[in-house]
Amino acid sequence: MPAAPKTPARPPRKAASTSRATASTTSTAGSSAPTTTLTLSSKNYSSWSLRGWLMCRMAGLAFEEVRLSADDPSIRAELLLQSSSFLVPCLTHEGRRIWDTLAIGEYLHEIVPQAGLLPSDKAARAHCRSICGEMHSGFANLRSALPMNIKARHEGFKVWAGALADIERITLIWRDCLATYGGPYLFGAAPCLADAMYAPVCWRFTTYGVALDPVCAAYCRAILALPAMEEWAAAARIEPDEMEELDVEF
Ligand SMILES: N[C@@H](CCC(=O)N[C@@H](CS)C(=O)NCC(=O)O)C(=O)O
Repeated sequence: MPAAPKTPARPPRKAASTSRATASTTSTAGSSAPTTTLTLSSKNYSSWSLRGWLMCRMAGLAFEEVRLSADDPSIRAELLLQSSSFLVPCLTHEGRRIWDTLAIGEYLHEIVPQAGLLPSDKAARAHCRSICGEMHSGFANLRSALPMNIKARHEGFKVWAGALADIERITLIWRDCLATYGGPYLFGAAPCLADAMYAPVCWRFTTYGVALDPVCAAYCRAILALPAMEEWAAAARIEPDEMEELDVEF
């Protein structure tokens, strides 16, 4: 498997920090209501953080971001407090902690059913859950060969055969959904959990210059043009390069 080409020289590693970002849409500070938080890590590299964050945005949830720098062992104790799995994203809502991206998506659908995170039609909902599950548990070759790196551009990147098979399967899933439900999103007129699950793939295809058929290229453009995606990407672009070795997914 070819290693991803290195991005240009980065500034020296900064001290790891845990910071509360200011992206909450409403603040509960000063009230007795429990604060809703989403623990996440790098906006440039962390594809799972992006998925969880997008889901919260799609649900219209007011939340504060808790940003953890995942490459420093000294913050792992705090990460364990935030997430029993040590992994991000982790949502804390009304005193409950929900970790693992699919669990977060299902929880959000329960508390905000009107947001349409899952399709209203039972067959479409089952289809949506199936392709979300496929993303959640699969495509290991794509994930290791084409890690999410929003800032980087690797034109002419040679994709190895194992990852090509993943790309073929993902684009088949997309074409099937877009033909069945009419687009522009996977299950029709509004983005849902499935779009959040596949959103980091749109960045991967962009970063590594993966050639796409017109239908999948238009889908990628639609996802990258979502205001929430643009907001995330803008934050990723100004993120300090703390993780020198991380041209692999973490
Ligand atoms: N299956 C998990 C995967 C989460 C995951 O792998 N998160 C990575 C960041 S993208 C992580 O927390 N890594 C922290 C670490 O390795 O210390 C989910 O769906 O949330």
